[in-house]
Amino acid sequence: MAESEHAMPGRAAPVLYYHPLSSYCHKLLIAIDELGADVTLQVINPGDPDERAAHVARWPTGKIPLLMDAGQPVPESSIMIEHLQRHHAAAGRQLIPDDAAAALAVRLWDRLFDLYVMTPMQAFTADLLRPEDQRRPASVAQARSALVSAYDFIDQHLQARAGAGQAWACGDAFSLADCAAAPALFYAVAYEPLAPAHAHLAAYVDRLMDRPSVARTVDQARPWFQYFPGRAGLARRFFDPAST
Ligand SMILES: N[C@@H](CCC(=O)N[C@@H](CS)C(=O)NCC(=O)O)C(=O)O
Repeated sequence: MAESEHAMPGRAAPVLYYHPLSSYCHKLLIAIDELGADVTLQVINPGDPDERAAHVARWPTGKIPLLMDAGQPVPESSIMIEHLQRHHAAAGRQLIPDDAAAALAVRLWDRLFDLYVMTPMQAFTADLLRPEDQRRPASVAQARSALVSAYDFIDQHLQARAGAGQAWACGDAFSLADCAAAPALFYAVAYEPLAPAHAHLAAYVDRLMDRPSVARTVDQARPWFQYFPGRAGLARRFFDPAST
């Protein structure tokens, strides 16, 4: 990364609007930690009508997380992370490599984790948030099948990576792709546990959970896990780190 792209002295810290339990917000919290970026964290409750209206005024999708930098919205988690790397990262920290081909691979795996793990995982949550008489078993079955297909192709990818001595999703280092993978898989396995055939994926999830930036993100969410609709599937150690 060119030196001129690093955090500029005197520039105000951007503000991240987030919720401690939200999976996409976890992606940002992990990235902020990894980049050593100076970001002001602002919790919002999108379930509160006034807070939601104020948030929609910031950016029309009303999604969290949302970064505001110098009063301007920087939406979409992957774009926020790239923006933070460009303008607010500590010297030498990066999650997207400089090399164009390596950067493309990282962006691809970021997309794959968002679209093929996070999206079906969110479908489970959405269904549990519906009144019981409005649940949609067909949507859940579709989400389950999508998750199992994703586990299969990710496991195969990781098997090939392990054979080449690589621990992370892409390239030689922890990247944007791993920031996307960690919360998506953390919550997905609560709904659809990994099968014995997914041994490489299981080992990768363990490595992700041991990563300090991820462990700190899980720590800050701990008081909120009781409100996660899929809490019955979360391992006990995430509620109580002393238990094994
Ligand atoms: N594509 C968005 C997805 C963000 C997203 O789905 N956020 C969820 C929380 S994890 C959200 O805002 N849900 C509330 C809503 O949709 O109103 C991104 O990458 O930032």
